[in-house]
Amino acid sequence: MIEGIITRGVGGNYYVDIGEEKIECRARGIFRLQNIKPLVGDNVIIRLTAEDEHCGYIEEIKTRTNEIKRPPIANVEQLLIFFATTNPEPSFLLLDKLLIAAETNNLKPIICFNKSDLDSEDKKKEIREIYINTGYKIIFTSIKDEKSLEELKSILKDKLSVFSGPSGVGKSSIMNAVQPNFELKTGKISEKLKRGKHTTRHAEIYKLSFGGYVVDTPGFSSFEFDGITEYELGNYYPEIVKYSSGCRFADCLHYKEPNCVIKEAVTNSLISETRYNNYTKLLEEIRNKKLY
Ligand SMILES: Nc1nc2c(ncn2[C@@H]2O[C@H](COP(=O)(O)OP(=O)(O)OP(=O)(O)O)[C@@H](O)[C@H]2O)c(=O)[nH]1
Ligand SMILES: [Zn+2]
Repeated sequence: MIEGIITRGVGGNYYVDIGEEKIECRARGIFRLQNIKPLVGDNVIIRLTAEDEHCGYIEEIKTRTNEIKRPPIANVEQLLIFFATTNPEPSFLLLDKLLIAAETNNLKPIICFNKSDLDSEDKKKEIREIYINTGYKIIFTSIKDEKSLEELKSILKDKLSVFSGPSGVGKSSIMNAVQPNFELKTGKISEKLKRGKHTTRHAEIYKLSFGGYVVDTPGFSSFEFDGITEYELGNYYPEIVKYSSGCRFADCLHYKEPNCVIKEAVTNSLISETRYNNYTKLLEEIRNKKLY
């Protein structure tokens, strides 16, 4: 019995990292009969073939903690949400959407503001204050600040992480700074691949030399509210959950209701205005969608 993790799957061949080497495996027929498809990220038990000790069969797939769809990967633990402190200016609304995507996919979000060398301590303080009472982990990185890269490494170590965030914020630069020669496939490149006639896109995870894995394609660049109702939206804002018990109506949407403790918490700077305004924008988005 040998344990490993699937790092790549192409046309029914799976590459299983067992520590010292990668074993090329086929899945046992039983999986097809049960309609189970092994996924990159799966923790598996393999058996080596008698003829060739570099090839094997996947005998067992361990229970998945989660499964993300695009790219299709199992057991991702963290979503690193990248924005730049400036150039381009961060979209705090998109950031909130990515936080919600992390939550709905059962991933731990890490908010990462890159290009921190371009900004003052005051701006960083302002950004931190937006996330007051959320409990989210926020880090500031720069390819020019070795200490910040060490902090990022300690976050990535021994975990399976996926990156997200808009174009130009420095995702590839940062990955190359923590892991030289790492080539993060960017949006542009994968578009090109898609157009190629004979290239099928497949997901892959990369082993970090200091421990852990990273998904090779950024995920969650576009985001749809999958089935979140207006009454559920507040559950995705930890600071709203924290303060909402005092609202007059149990089903208060904290929108236009009178005597809402959430609006009071915003006035008292216990909840940031930016986050509250994003919340109401998303609430309106959900409402408008219902009209169709
Ligand atoms: N000043 C500064 N510039 C940075 C930093 N990180 C990246 N950049 C620059 O920002 C630009 C965009 O960086 P990329 O790494 O291509 O950004 P990306 O997020 O991978 O963008 P896509 O590939 O389009 O998804 C490049 O010109 C980088 O040199 C940083 O920490 N500080
Ligand atoms: Zn309320």
